[in-house]
Amino acid sequence: MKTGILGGTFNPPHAGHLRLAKAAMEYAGLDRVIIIPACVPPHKAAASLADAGDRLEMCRRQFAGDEFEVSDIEIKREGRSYTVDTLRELKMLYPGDEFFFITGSDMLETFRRWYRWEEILSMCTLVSASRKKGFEPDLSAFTAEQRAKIMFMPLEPLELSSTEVRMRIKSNTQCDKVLEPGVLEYITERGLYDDEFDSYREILRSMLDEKRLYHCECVSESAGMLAEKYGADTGKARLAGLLHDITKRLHSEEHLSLITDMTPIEKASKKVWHQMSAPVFLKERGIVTDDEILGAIRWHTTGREGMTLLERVIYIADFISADRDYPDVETVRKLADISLEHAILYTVRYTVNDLASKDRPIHPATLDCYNDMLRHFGLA
Ligand code: DGI
Ligand code: FE
Ligand code: FE
Repeated sequence: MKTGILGGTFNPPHAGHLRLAKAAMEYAGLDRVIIIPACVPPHKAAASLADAGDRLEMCRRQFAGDEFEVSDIEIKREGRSYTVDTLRELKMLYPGDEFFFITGSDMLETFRRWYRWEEILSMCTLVSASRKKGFEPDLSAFTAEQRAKIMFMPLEPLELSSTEVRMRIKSNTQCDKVLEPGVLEYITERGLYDDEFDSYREILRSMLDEKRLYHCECVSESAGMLAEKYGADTGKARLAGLLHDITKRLHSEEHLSLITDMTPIEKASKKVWHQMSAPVFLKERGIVTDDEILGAIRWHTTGREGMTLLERVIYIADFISADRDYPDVETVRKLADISLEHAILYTVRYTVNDLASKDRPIHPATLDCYNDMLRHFGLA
């Protein structure tokens, strides 16, 4: 029997895993594939990690065909498993089998750092997905005998990760192309990945540095507080606050590829680009679909005329968050305690003055916001 082995965290298992397993079966002529969810020790587990039992069940549902078997050997063993131990155990269980260890395309770069990698190669053949047909990574560090046990199967990489699937689940974006129906059903029934905002944080971590992440957490907090005080949706406020600066660290070209339309003033005001690129980024990736949240992010830098309650909340939350320490932050915090509009008028006046004093262009929306606040107070 030719037996493939596919290990992973499977949090959750998805179409990319299934595709990899099927491709390996065909390419290496396997009779079956054993799916082995990894045990993740508690200290290494992200908050968004589903229980081992849930990951096992999701695997059974994602890999439902007779050609698949889901094994709990790593989960039963507890603690971090070494591939070499798993292979030894499988060899004992199925002494007559020939084993094929299936991996994604980037594994070979680190393979020689794996614990007892030479023993691994003596027990199985590696079936590695390679990006292009005929693509052969440098194997000069391996002996001829070892090289004979490394296979490359051509497989166009699928841009799909478990993180992205979790984000889709959270944001209620369609999942029928990335999950078997039974898996989605199970996730919904069990309320998996419902834990607040953790999957958003993972994406944020890949986009921002630590200081900006901290700022986003602080804005999320101050937005929640203002929302509660002024009767806005606290959940939306906290999420908009968390994500408002998500594109702040993109390069100019990346901003420009996201923004379709720009006025000459906008072109000249790089600091406002991130409020334009962020909603497009969030929407395109299926991270956020809620228009109120996207709108609040869209105007958080300039403000505008006729801002919604959520937009006002995010605009001010950004200025009074706990990490801010500009000279009159306390003044703005006190004003925000009186009314959002008091705080906005003060802030937008400051921004207009500051930009003008530096001969920097002022976005018309900023001026509209300023005039709107004057009108609000009967001053215009
Ligand atoms: O992203 P943050 O730093 O947290 O805060 P923000 O999104 O409010 O950005 C503030 C920066 O944007 C600050 O350097 C001033 C600048 N800015 C705000 N309104 C305008 C502006 N820059 C131009 N050119 N025009 C504006 O109307
Ligand atoms: Fe910002
Ligand atoms: Fe900000």
